Amino acid sequence: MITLYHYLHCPFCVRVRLAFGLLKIPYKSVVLDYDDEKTPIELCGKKMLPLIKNIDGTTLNESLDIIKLLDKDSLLNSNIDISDLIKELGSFVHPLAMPYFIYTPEFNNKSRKYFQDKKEASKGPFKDLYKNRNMYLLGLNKTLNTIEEKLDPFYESDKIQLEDLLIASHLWGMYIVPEFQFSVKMHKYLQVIKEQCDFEYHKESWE
Ligand SMILES: N[C@@H](CCC(=O)N[C@@H](CS)C(=O)NCC(=O)O)C(=O)O
Repeated sequence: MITLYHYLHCPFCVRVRLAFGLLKIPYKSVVLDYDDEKTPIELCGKKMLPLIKNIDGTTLNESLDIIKLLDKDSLLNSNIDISDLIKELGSFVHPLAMPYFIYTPEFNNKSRKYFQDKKEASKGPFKDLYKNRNMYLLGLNKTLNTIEEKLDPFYESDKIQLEDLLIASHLWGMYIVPEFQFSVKMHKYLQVIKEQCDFEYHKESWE
């Protein structure tokens, strides 16, 4: 069985978990502490997840490469490039959700400090992210409106595709932010993806 090393909060990891579920491929889930540098570096030379270890011991990271490997029959194939849209979503979702992520059971005191120090170095103090939350919420809602207009019922498609996994995984963390509410249409879209991908966000925290 393939082993997936991941962080629960990480959208790039969530997209791979969605793909495993949608393609009905069983896997062994290993959630690493965010401050564990040793395990990922030993496995693949850098501290970056998601990462898979195949049965033959070979490893692979980069979420899109992992999904490509899993999707042998190209069921998720599509020709649309939404990388800019995903970056835009990330620029709003990360500052809104990160101050909440660190208080979920995924983190302990040490990994919480490691995460916060690292993210604050690139994104600024969490205090400021929180203070500016209305600005991020405004931007996010605008982007969500443009996505919503393209749901048919999936993103520019009548069947679930890679784009839906990318969008849903980037949005999932917003369920944790109390200042935010998805529109009914967006919520239903995310819940359909959750069902089709047999996805439970925090399952590993409590098993
Ligand atoms: N391009 C990578 C991005 C993965 C990524 O950014 N992972 C983050 C977690 S969200 C990470 O492992 N960061 C480790 C760190 O910064 O310490 C992919 O798609 O797999």
